[in-house]
Amino acid sequence: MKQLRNDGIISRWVGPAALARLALAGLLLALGVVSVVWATQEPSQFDQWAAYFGLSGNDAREAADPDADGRSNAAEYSAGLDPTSWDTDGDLLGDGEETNNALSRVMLRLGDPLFSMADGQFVYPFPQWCLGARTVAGESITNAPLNGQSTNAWHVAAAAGTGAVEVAIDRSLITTQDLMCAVAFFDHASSQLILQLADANGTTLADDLFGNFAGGSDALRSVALPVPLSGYPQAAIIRLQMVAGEGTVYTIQVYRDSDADGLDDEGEQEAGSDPNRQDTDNDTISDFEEVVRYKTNPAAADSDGDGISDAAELRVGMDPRRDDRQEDLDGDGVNNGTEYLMGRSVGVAGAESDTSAQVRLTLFLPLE
Ligand SMILES: [Ca+2]
Ligand SMILES: [Ca+2]
Ligand SMILES: [Ca+2]
Ligand SMILES: [Ca+2]
Repeated sequence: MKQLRNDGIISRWVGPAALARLALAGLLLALGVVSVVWATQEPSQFDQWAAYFGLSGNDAREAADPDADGRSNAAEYSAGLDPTSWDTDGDLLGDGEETNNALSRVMLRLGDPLFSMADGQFVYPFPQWCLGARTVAGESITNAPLNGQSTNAWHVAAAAGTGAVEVAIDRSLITTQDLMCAVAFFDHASSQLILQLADANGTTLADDLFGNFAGGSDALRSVALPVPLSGYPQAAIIRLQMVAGEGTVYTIQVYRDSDADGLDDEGEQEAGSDPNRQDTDNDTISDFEEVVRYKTNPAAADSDGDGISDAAELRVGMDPRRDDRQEDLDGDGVNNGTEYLMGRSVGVAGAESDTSAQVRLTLFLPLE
């Protein structure tokens, strides 16, 4: 357990109402922000924890898995995860497949009524190095438009013009490392969003790191910005500042990603890839794409060891995760491996490349 810090942040952010609610919910094991404050509180109760996340009935049973991520509520409880999200930390790897690092990111799903306190705090499972998060001004809304649907967001009306979202970092744990800050927002014509750094007392140290990153495109946008914490030893707060206009922010993530490939350092460690190289095995498919999208080995150019590289298998429609050379994807009587070697189409029977390779095929495979 971390010790209570006396730098003013926690006592200012974690107000009495939120503390009472959290104590009632018994979230001490799950939420690092609370353990900072009350390290000696009684152990939490599972049913109170489930109620905090809005679970009831069968969904609230220990053996239930309401988010269908392969981890039971009991397992999510003991790991300090969100039992209503298949991906608590928002890194696109499910809680069920992240055996060691299911909480590698600060993930703010802004405006979610379950986790947005009246005083602006966003109370949610965070990595140990995050001390808390909150909004300043603005409002939580549950009807923000996103791709034709409604979703939760933090919103600042054009007439109000200013507001902020702040994430507090424990600099005793994040010392020389920079962090990525990813923001998903609606790019209103009038939005002006900047990123700042402040010290533990909220005093601004860097008032505009990247300039206004809203562009008025009138569409959903997301950006990932490298926050230069290493250059600001006193910085303890990353602040998204709404300078003017209307603002709608859906999510903010803060995470360690040394090579900025989208797979965070913890994810690279778990997958066995190099956190400082975007394409560890040099097969033209990035570590992020291999781990998150294709589920291939980011440290081996030929994940299934069948002699055909992952990139080539994906290009022709074969499965890079198992040896499928003897199978016949397009059902034309010639197996995948042979078609690949012949330069024929593996996935389309009678394709033009099949015809042009026909002579060679006849020569090589007279007995098939
Ligand atoms: Ca689950
Ligand atoms: Ca990375
Ligand atoms: Ca690769
Ligand atoms: Ca292969």
